[in-house]
Amino acid sequence: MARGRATTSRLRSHACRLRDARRPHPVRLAAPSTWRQRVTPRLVLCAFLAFASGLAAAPAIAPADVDAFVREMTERHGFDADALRTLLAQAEYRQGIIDAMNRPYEGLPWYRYQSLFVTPERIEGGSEYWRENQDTLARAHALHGVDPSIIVAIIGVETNYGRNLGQHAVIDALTTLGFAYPRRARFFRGELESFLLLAREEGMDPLEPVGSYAGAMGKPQFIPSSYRAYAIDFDGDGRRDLWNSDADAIGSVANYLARHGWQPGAAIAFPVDLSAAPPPDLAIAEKAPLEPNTTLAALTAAGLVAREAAAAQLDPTTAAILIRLEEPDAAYWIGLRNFYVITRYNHSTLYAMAVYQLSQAIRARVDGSAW
Ligand SMILES: [Ca+2]
Repeated sequence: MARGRATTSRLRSHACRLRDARRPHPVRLAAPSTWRQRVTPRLVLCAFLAFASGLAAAPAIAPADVDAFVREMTERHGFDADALRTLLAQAEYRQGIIDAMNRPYEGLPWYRYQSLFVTPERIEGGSEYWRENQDTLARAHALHGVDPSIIVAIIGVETNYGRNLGQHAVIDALTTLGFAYPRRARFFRGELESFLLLAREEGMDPLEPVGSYAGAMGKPQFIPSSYRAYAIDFDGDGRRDLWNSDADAIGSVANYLARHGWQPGAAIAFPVDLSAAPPPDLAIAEKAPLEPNTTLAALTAAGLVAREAAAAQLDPTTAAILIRLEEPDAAYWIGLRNFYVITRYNHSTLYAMAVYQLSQAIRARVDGSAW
């Protein structure tokens, strides 16, 4: 992307830090309002200063990209162009977001990734979260077929059961990545579009939601397009509030997995030993997930031996994929359809394996507890 002069989405003077003072955490869902109502003279002045100051130290964002985005939102969704420009002028460019995108957790080797998420504290936290929400989890299981241990583990990996909801204003993350991260700008501009639509639909002030450096929101860390498509109101208060409602978070995770092909009650993955080197033409999923493209019978014929006796009970025609994890020595697993469905939540084999292993450990703890 051309690195032209500074523009709207990153800059405002210190005198214009109105937003920080009214950014609660977790987010408050404001009563429905229009941006036009919120465009006070003070904010217009901020926008003017942001345009005019052109702070040379900040990285450039192409004005044409912002213009095109505003035009699209106006033409496609009926947004008011001036109000949208004023809003974007209050977003801040954050270099730390770019830096974080360039060193994702999923870039770590498996044994380090595992050590971050499959921990005694997170297992204990999952057991507590399950106990506190057992009725809701049972209801989600009954409606959507997803085992409570998986729902709990996803919320555990994502936000440590809601304890870490992220530290970035979503508008900052999405404008930074949508206009100053060329490698995935198109994707994040689409998420910015979804976020602005979500805010309008849900009656949220778009300046208030906080989330991850990638714009993921709430206890289950839904990106805006997923929030719009898959989040559900599961406590019946008429709102989808993934920041404050455990029920909405739980129901939404279950709904997300169900809508991505979760098979109720089906196995997820199991470890295997190799009795021979895998055939050279056998597809092996490493960090990047692969859809199951062979069968258990074929993998058994290739010399893979399940460590768990229960695996022998599975139908030999079950779709499967061989997985190789990076440890001091390689570890091999077989992933089934439900394992692949977990990777639809986060496109990473490491992520899905951490969720699965955490879910197993939490279930063992819950099954062994008195409640
Ligand atoms: Ca709700």
